[in-house]
This record gives sequence, structure tokens and C-alpha cells, in this order.
Amino acid sequence: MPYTVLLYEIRPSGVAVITLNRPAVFNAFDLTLSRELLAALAAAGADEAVRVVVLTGAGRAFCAGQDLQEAQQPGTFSFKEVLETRYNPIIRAMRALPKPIIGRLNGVAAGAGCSLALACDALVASRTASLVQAFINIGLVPDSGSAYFLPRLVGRLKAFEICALGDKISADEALRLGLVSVVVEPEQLDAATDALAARYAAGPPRSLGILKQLLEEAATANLSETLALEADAQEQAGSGAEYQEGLRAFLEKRKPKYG
Ligand code: T3D
Repeated sequence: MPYTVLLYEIRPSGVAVITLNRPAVFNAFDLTLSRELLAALAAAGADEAVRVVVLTGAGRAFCAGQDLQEAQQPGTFSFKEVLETRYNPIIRAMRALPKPIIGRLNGVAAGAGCSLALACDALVASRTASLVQAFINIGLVPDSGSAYFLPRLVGRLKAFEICALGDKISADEALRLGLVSVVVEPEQLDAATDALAARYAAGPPRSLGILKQLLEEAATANLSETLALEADAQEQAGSGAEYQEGLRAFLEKRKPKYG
């Protein structure tokens, strides 16, 4: 598919890089960007050569959520319909993608852009990046998964504070709260992202997919259900060639090589 507001690059290392590319509006979502992001995620999922996805923004920002210049007049549209048709499919696709998604947090992530960041499996943040639950600042409430991800990451009390005050959370504070995986200086962002992507790309792809699905399902399960989910997942992982290679490599005292 030809992309117009998004860059899609597949590297020989098995990493697909998706760059939201509307820098003049801090990569805010218009209809085209939401459609193209969904298509790019589907392309990365369907491509066996892709083992890891990196999601980032062009220019100074990661993503500023809905494009407020293009926002429709209040009262003339259904938020529910917009969310169900444009935003929720993206978040569902990210969580269902059986490959690690690394957010390369190059700048601010606000509103639905913050939700997008939180839906990633890992976040490598520049020290100049930030997260903002900006919804309340314009009289809205969290959407696109923030109400799910935030309390699970920081607890209900802190999640309320973050969402109710709508203040910018610096990268260092986000690290302290467990909202990002690592913070690096801006000039180290590419190297740190590439290094993490290379580690995931060298991992067992099928088992990483099973792992992601397991954690997803366990997030809303009780202990007994989780034990059953783990048993099923291990049955799947242990019956594949990856476990055979992993075990053989351990016994032969070498690094495993997966497909
Ligand atoms: O359809 C629906 O509405 C339903 C879906 C809702 C989902 C949502 O995402 S609602 C939340 C929408 N997003 C926001 O409310 C964020 C609005 N932006 C901000 O709060 C701030 O701009 C930022 C915290 C993101 C960044 O602040 P700062 O001080 O670093 O930069 P700035 O000067 O405010 O913005 C820089 C430029 O980006 C500026 O353009 P200019 O003046 O240089 O030409 C600004 O207008 C533009 N920009 C930033 N965010 C948006 C945007 N343009 C359009 N839409 C934006 N969301």
C-alpha cells in the first residue's frame, strides 16, 4: 500500500520501522494516518521477515493524538463511532500482533498518542520525551486504551492524578513510574532502540508471539485461570522447533539460532 503520512521501512535485520509522518502537527492523527497505521501494522504482522516492529514519530514529537485542527464540530459526530472505527482497531491490532512492538519515544506523546505509546511492548525514551494524558485539558476523558494501561502500570491512585491533572510527565518521571523501559540521551535514541530491536529479533519469534498473547490474557485472569493459560502456552512453545534448538544450544554451550 502506498503510504502518504507514514513511513514504512523494513530493514534486513528483520525490523519494520513505522514512522508517523505529520511533523507539522506533532504527528497528530487524521483519518488517513489512522488508516495507514492500521495497514502498516497488518503488513508487519503478515510479513514473515519482520520479527520486531519499531513505532516512532517524525520530527520533534511522537504523536499528539487526535488532530485538533481537523476535529469535527462538537455535537455533529459520535465519539464512540470515531473511537470504534479509527482508534480502537489500532490498539487491538497492536496488542494482537504476535511480534514485539518497541515504541521509540522521540518526543511528546499526548492524548491518543500517549495511549499509542502505552500500547507498545517496550518504550525507549529520549530524555527530552514526555507523556501527557491531555484529554482532560480539553474536557475529555482517556481513550484508546489509556484507562486500561495506566492503572495497571502505575496503580489507580497515580493513574487518576495523571489523567485528572493532565500534566506533562517527563521521561525521567515516566521511568520512575514504570511507564517507559529506558531513558537515554537524544543522540543515543537510535542506538538504544536498534540494540533492543536486535535482541528481540534474535529471540525465538514463535515463542515471543506466544509470550505476548499469554501476558495479554493473564492481565485480566485470576491465578487459577493464569496457571491454565501458562500450561497451554507452554504446551505450544515446548512443542515447536524453537525449544529443541534452545535446549540443544544450552547443552552444546553455544548461543541458540532461531530460524
Ligand atoms: O475525534 C476525536 O476527537 C476523538 C478522539 C480523541 C482522541 C484524542 O487524542 S483527544 C486529545 C487530543 N490531543 C491533545 O489534546 C493534545 C494537544 N496538544 C498539546 O497538548 C500540546 O501541543 C502538546 C503537549 C502535544 C505539545 O506541547 P508543546 O508546548 O511542546 O508544543 P505546542 O506548541 O503546543 O505544539 C506544537 C505544534 O503542534 C503547534 O503547531 P504550531 O503552532 O507550531 O503551528 C500545535 O498546534 C501543533 N499540535 C500539537 N498538538 C496538536 C497539534 N495540532 C493539531 N492537533 C494536535 N493534537
